[in-house]
Amino acid sequence: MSLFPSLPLLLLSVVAASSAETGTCEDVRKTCPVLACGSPGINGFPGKDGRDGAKGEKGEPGQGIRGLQGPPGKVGPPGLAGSPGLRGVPGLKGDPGTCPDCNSDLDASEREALKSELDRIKKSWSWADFSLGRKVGNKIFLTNGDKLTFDGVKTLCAQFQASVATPRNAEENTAIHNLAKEEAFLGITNERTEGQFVDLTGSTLTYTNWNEGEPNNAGSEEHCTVLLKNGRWNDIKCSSSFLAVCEFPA
Ligand SMILES: [Ca+2]
Ligand SMILES: [Ca+2]
Repeated sequence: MSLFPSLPLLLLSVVAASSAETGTCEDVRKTCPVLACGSPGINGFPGKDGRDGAKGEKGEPGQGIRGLQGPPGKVGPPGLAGSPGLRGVPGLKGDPGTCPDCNSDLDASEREALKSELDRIKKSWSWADFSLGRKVGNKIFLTNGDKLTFDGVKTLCAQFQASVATPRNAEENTAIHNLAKEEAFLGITNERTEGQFVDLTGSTLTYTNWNEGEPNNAGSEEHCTVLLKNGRWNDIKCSSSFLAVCEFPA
């Protein structure tokens, strides 16, 4: 049996089917009044979300319970130093000091007696016969017979507005020698600069009378000066004790 006689029938069926798929229901009714229309399709899936709307107004504070306060934070770095404060008011005057090292044998009445004696000597022209004093030029040398350390002698003399005996020439040196009759401290030291003896004002000496071999700074601790019994000088320890001789302006 051949396929060819049935080909026109097959083409007709394809054309009819194509018309039924592309036409509207009305078209179908017009062309095919006996064909029933289908029911409406069901709704599709929801579309995608739209864009965010405008920001709303700030709402009222909530009514919840406030939380507990947290622990303190870490300590911060130290701040810069402040400016100096104002100067304080002056303190009260202190008590008189004591000097156990000096003037231990000289009480107030003795000091007064020595001062009176000095005043009398200053007014007297017969000073040369006074056993405790010698006047040379514009100076008077006095001793109270005490043997003290060098600091003790300085303090004793300062109490009478005097200074330690310091000979400026051979005449003054002889006067001190005749007065002392024993070893006595002179106002000459090299406490500040070793090898450089100066007077108590710090001035370089213009007159010296060192004993032979002196000053030798024995033991590297001889920084004061003593008048020897032969009238010459020796450097000696300041902590040793020798006769105190003071010099006063005449
Ligand atoms: Ca010395
Ligand atoms: Ca010496």
